[in-house]
Amino acid sequence: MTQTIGNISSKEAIAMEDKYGAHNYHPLPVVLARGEGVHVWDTDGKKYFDFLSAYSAVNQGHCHPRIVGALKAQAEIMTLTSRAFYNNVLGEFEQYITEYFGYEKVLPMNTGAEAVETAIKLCRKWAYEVKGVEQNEAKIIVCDNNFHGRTTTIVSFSNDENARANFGPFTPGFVRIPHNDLESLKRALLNEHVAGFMLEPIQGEAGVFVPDTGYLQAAHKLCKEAGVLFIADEVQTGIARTGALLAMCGDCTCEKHCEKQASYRKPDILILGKAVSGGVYPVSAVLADNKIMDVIKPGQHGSTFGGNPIAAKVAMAALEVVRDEQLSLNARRLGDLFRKEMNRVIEKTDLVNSVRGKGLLNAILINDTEDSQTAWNICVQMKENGLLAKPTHGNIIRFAPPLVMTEDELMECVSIIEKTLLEYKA
Ligand code: IF1
Repeated sequence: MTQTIGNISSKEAIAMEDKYGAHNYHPLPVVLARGEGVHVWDTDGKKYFDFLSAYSAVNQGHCHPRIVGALKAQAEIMTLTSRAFYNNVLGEFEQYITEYFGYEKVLPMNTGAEAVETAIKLCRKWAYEVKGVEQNEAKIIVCDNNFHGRTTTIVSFSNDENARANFGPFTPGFVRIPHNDLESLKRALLNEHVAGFMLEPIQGEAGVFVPDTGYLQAAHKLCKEAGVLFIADEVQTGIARTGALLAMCGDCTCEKHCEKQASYRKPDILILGKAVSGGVYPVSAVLADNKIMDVIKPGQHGSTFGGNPIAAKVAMAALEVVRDEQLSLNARRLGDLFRKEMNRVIEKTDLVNSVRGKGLLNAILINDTEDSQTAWNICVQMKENGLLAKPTHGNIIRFAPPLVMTEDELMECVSIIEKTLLEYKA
């Protein structure tokens, strides 16, 4: 009999969430109680490999001691001052993260969506006050099948009906084009009111769509030539997830930003979230140079918790772990191995059409219709076999383990996935 963890059974936990919680998620039927590194345990003490990493927020592994240590230490000193006053930690964090990613300034927020909203406001304000776009006419180009968060403005430019239906009226000022399509970007940039182009370098929620080699660099060049801000939402793809510090870094595996990478094109506005705190505390950040960031004056933007002392200390520790444990290099190496192994497995079954991804952000395409339950059922079976993952849309299963995984652990996970796929019965 495995000993339970915590004081309620999984059945009780699920019943309570069902009765007292909004039904805004449909979780896999597992109740987690503990996390450490690449593993999580449910309330019955069963151990799993976490292959979702809290949607790439736990890149450094669950409860990383250095990051939790930073949280605990600061929590006993001072948790929150608000920005009504200075504090002795924020400036240190601002210097650390701007040097880490090669920018002159940072605007600290809490969630990814808040950072995306901040980037939208910054881009619009820059358009009116620096570029000279006609008042209230600024347009921001976004991509089909984007996911940038769930605020009303953000879902205004989503084409996912489930994410936007009945949340209107919607915010105007966005133009949607296909991802990975330079011709459509060229056409959209002809509009004199365009202020920015915002995209996920690799589309995560849409199903891990990696653009053609050279697309990001070419899109960046087109924006530069058109005097339009290139805005990279690296909330999910950043912090070493794709085998480089940023997906925008291409094939470089430096653990800190560097200009030496020939393919790197510095975004005008960089949006970070999730693993910038290692999943220990909500931290997000918007980075830009002075010519953009200085359009924001006192009282024009902010947040109660944005840049609080705990967030600052936790984020510095989380970024140090990325560098010290060479997580970009590990994600690159293990990602290549994972896709090689998945392609080997795909040869053995008709259940899977393909595997795609970069670094340790990958997905398999299940050979069934979008509205089938197959991907979900496979995930439930993988759970029984000791590995947690979840479908994104319909027939796509995303695989995104913590970047601290060892090769042996990865191969053990490949065995679980292979066993599940080869034994799967509809
Ligand atoms: C959910 C996945 C979805 C993001 C990018 C901003 C945000 C996200 C590229 C907003 C958040 C989360 C949200 C969560 C599921 C997860 C997700 F792709 F990561 F799996 F939905 F697309 N930009 N992604 O991916 O950050 O406000 O959540 O901190 O809402 O279901 P947030």
